[in-house]
Amino acid sequence: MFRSLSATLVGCRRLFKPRVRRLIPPLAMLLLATIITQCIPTQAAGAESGKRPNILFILTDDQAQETLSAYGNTVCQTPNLDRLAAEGMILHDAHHMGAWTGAVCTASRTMIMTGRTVWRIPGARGPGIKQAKSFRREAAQQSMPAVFNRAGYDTFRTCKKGNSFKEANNLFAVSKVATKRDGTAAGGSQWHGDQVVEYLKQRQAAHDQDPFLIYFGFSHPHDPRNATPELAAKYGAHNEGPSEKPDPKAPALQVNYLPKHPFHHGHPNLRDEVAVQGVLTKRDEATVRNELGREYACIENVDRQIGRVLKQLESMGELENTYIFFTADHGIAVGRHGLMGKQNLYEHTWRVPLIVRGPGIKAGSEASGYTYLLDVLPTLCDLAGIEIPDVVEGRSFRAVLEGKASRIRDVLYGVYSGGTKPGMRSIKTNGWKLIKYDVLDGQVRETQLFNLHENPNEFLVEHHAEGLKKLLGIRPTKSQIDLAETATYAGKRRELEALLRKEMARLGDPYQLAD
Ligand SMILES: [Ca+2]
Ligand SMILES: [Ca+2]
Repeated sequence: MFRSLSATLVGCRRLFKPRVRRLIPPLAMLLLATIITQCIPTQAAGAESGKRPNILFILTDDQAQETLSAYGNTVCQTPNLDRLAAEGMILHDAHHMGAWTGAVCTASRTMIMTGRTVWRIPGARGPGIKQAKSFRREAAQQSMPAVFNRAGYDTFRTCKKGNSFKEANNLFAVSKVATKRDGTAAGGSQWHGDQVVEYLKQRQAAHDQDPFLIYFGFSHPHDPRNATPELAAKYGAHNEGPSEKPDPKAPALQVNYLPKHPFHHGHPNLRDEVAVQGVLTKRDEATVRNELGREYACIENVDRQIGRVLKQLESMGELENTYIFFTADHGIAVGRHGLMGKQNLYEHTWRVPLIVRGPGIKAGSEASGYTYLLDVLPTLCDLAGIEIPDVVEGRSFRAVLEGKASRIRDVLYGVYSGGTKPGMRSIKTNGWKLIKYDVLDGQVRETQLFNLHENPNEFLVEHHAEGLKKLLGIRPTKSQIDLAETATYAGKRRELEALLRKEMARLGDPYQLAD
């Protein structure tokens, strides 16, 4: 014990310059040094010894899991994201929590920045929700850039403009923000890539040794999905709109495509469902396949930019000490279930891609996760050895990343309440999922129940129509259907409805569903 105490004392003395050492008696020095070392954040387990890990947080705008080969896509080519997945972990049940506005991005991105739940973030609105004037400013002080700035990280952000939490965005030390959705180098995703590569090169030139947090946001594949001419040609896509017949090179329709959603989604004149450039209200095969081609072309361009940044990190010797998160602010339909937008709670839209590579994460690993995007901030804090702010409601999923757990919670809740109220709600637990719709002043009150193990694409009875089965090349089994009205599953439906009511109350959802 004496030996270790004296070793600590010698270590402590080294913390101070010799002139200062002489002025402080040994025991006081020990006390002082203990206080100081307690204040220095601890190292993440996997990080290179003596160096705090860097963070590269990559966020695309409107992207479903289904678009990536990591999640089974065989058409869209993303070699750099494939590499991240092969060298890191794929999370299958990663979700955004939802939105109280048609601009789903705004709610989602505010949750990413704050780690708070959907009805408790700045801007949340609904009956009885009151936020003090100072709330936005105070919340920003506990947001991602504020927390990492205080911990001594250099913070940088590039992203599209708007639709997020402005007061938090403003706190990044360096910011390069513009919306870039053209099919050109300067007007598209390459611009965002350039900003990050340039920032890293400047750090390299300045021999900057501080750890960094880079928030690498893209404006694509959000519409308008203007692809570069080269990539548009590759995916049989036409930026000016679809030809009458499908381009043979365009991607095939998704397996859960429908020409029309079976009932109204509850948000009349919703931009995403009526005004997407090149689509409008059309849902025919040529239109949807053209839009998919444009989407894939935009995603491959995003992937190239990620590749440039990985190469730069590698050349600086920083790649192995960097946690890289790849995700999107939410998924999107692009023709699945007859929908085009992000204002629904089917799996393609409620889930987000989430791939993480970094120290201590096993290459080629996969997990369910049961995460929300609002868990990212506490996870980043956990990995960087930074104290998680008390106001954060999300949970760290570090244990999942390190292979010690497959999930961090048992139940997931989702909401879309940006159109008529109360809107849609979803609940998921143990492979079962319920979606409830209560919209258009009670004109639409629907319930859907899915066994996701058996019916992962959420096929509806409409997918069983002969003509559609032929068009899509699918053969759904009898049980691959919405089970809400099936007598055998009445108990399961009641169980999930009760669970949903419980989560709505717990999360401060200001609405109640009619039944
Ligand atoms: Ca978005
Ligand atoms: Ca610095």
